[in-house]
Amino acid sequence: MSEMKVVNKNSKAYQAWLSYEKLSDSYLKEYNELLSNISVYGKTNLNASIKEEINRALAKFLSADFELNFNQQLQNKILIAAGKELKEIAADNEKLDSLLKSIDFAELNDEGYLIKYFKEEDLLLLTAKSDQGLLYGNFELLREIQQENNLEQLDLLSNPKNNLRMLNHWDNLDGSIERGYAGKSIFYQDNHLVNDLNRIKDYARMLASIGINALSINNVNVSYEETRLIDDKIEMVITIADILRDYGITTYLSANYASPMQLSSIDTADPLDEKVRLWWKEKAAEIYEQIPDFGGFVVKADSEGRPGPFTYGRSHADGANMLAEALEPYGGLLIWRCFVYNCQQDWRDKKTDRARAAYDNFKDLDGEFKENVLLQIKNGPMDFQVREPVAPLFGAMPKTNQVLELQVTQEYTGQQKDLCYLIPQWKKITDFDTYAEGENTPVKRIVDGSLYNQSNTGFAAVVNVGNDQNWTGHHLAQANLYGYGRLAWNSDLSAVEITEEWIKITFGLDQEVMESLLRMLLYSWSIYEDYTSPLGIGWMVNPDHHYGVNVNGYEYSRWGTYHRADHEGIGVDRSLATGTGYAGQYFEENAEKYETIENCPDELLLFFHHVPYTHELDTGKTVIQHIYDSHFRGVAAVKELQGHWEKLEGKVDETIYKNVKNRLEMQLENAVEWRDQVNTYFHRISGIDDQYDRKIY
Ligand code: GCW
Repeated sequence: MSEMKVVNKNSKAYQAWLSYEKLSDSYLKEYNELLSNISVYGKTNLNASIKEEINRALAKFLSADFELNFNQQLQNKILIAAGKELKEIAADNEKLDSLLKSIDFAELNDEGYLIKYFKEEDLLLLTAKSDQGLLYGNFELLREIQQENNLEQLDLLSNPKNNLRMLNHWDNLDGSIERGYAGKSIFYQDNHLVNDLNRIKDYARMLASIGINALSINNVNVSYEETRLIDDKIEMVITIADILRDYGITTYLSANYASPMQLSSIDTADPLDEKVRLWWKEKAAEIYEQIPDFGGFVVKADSEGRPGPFTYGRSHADGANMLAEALEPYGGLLIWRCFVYNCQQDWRDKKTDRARAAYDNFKDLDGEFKENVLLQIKNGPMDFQVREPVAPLFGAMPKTNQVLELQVTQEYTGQQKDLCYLIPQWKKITDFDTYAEGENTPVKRIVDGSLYNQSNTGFAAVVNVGNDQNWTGHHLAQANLYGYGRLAWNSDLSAVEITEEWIKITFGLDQEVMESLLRMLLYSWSIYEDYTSPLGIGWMVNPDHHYGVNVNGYEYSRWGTYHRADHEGIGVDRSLATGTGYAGQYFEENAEKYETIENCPDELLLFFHHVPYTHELDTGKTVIQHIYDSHFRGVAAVKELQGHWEKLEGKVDETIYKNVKNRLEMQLENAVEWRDQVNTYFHRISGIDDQYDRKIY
C-alpha cells in the first residue's frame, strides 16, 4: 500500500481560487441585501451543485451562517434560473414576464450564460439555456463578487468559444503520473480508486469554475492495467464519471489501440479486420450501457512505441475511423493524436526531421476522417519546448476537425519547481496567423471551428495536478491551470486580464500583491527562456526526466532533437533551399518568413537555421553574445523574482509564502546551473570571449 497523503482541505493552498474570502466591510454594506437574498431554481444535479457552491461561497463572503432561502414570492434580489424555469416563474409574475421579454435567448449557445442587473426591478438575474450554462454563470458571478466588482453594472453575456474544453490526465492506475510534478494521482492508487473521492469532487468544482467540460482520466500511454478500464475495471470509470457529471464534465478514456488483442482472443488490431471492428462496436455498446454520456476515446497510436494501424499497413484514417464508427451511434468522439514521428532516428542522418512528422503523416488524409474524429495537434512540431514555432498542420486540413493540444504540466518548462507562467506563450500560439485563408486566420479561429464551420473542435491540454496539498506543487502553477480554462473558454481574453483575475480571486485585492505577482507571472516565461535554451533551439535537458541542463543530453540520441552545434555555429537548417524543407510546410507568408536567415525572427532563428556564432541578430548582438547575455540576465531575473516575492511576506498566506519561497530557491539553483553550463559549453566550443568579461568557467 502506498501511504495516504495528509492534506489540509481548509487551507488556502488546497482551496486554490475557490477559497472565497470575506468581502470588505464597505462592499458588504453596499450589497448585503442583494447577497442575502439569492434564489436558485431547478432540481437537477447541476442545480444542486450550484446551490451547494453558493452556500459555501456566501457563508465565507458574508462570514456568517448562510443557507439559500428559496422564496417563491420573488422578493429575491439575485435570481438564478435557466430559461425553462424562468418562463415558468414568469407565467405568474408580471414584473418578471416583461423583463424576460427583453432577453434574447437566441444569443446564448448551449453552454453560455447571461448575468444582468435590472435597475428598475432591483434584480440581478443569472440565466442560461441549460443548467450547464447556469453552472458556469454561477462561477462567474461568484468571481465578480469576490473581485468586489460593481454588481449593479453587470451586463454580460458569455458563450464559450470552443466546444471542446478538455484536460488530459497522464495518470496511471498504480498512482504514478507520467510527467506529473505535484505528487501522485488524485484518482488512482495501487490499481484501485483512491479512498478520498471528495477530492475528485473538489477537483471537478475547480474545473467547472473555469469552464472545462471534458476530462480524459488515464495516460495516453495505455498499459496493461489501464487497458482494463474499458473492461473489468469499468466500475472505476463509472464512479469517476458520476462525480464529474454533476459539474458538467464528460468523462473520456485513453484507449489502447490494441485492446482487442489484450482483452479478447483476437490476435490482430487491424482496423479493416471484421472481427476487430465488431469487437469495438460491442465494446462501445457495453460502455455506453453503463455510462450513457461517456465522451469517447483519446488515442495515441503509432507513436513512441504504442501500437497503431501502421503495423497492418493501414493509415491513421483507417484506424481512427474504425474506432469512431463504434462510438458514433452514441454521439461519442474519437480524439486522435498527431504526435506521430520516428523515435528511432540516427543522429547522423540530417535528412530526417522530426519537426516535419505530423504534417507529413496527416496532411494528405484531409477529408478522410469521419465527422466524430478530432485530430489533436501539439502546439508545436516538436514537443512543448519553451519556444517552438506553431505546428504547420493548423489550417492545413480544412476538411478535418482540429484540436489544439497544450501542456499545462511543465515538463520542459521547469517542472513546477521553476516559475513559468505559460499564458503568454499560449496567447502567442492561439493568435498566430496561419494565413490558411489569407491574412487574419489565427490558430484560435481554426480550433474554435469558426473558420471552417465545424463543431467538433477545441482545446485540450495535459494537466498539471497531483495529490499535493496545493494540487500543482508550485502554488503559482495553479495559475497555469486557471488560465488554460479561461483561455479555452474565451481565447480573446488577454494574458493580463486572466492574470489579474486569478490574482484577485486567489490573493485578494491588495495593490502591492497585484503588482508583484503580475510582474512575476508575466515575465516568468521569458526569464525561463533566458536561462535555458536560446533562440528556439530547445532541448539541452537531461534525458528521461527532462529537468535541468545537459547541453548534449539528446545530441547523439535516437529522438530527433538536435542542436548541431560545432565550433563555428549552431542551429538546424530547416529551410527549403538547403535544409530539411520543414519551413515549406507553412502557408506562403510564413514559409517565406522562416525560409531565410534575414526574415526569420530571432526568437526562432536556431530552430530554422544553422548560423555562425558571429551572426548578428536584429538587436545588433552576435548569437554568442546573446547566449551569454541572456543567461546572465536570466539568473539576475530569478533573483529579482525572489525580491518581489519576499516583499509579500505577511501579505499572503504563510504556507503559500513558504512554498513559493522554497521553489524560487530551487529555481535559482537550476538557473545558475543552466547559465554556467550553457555559457561554458559555448565559450569552450566557440573560443569567443564574453564582451563584458563575466565569469565563465
Ligand atoms: O513529451 C513526450 C513526453 C512523454 C509523453 C509524450 C506524448 C505521454 O515526454 O512522456 O507520453 O510526449 O505526448 O505522448
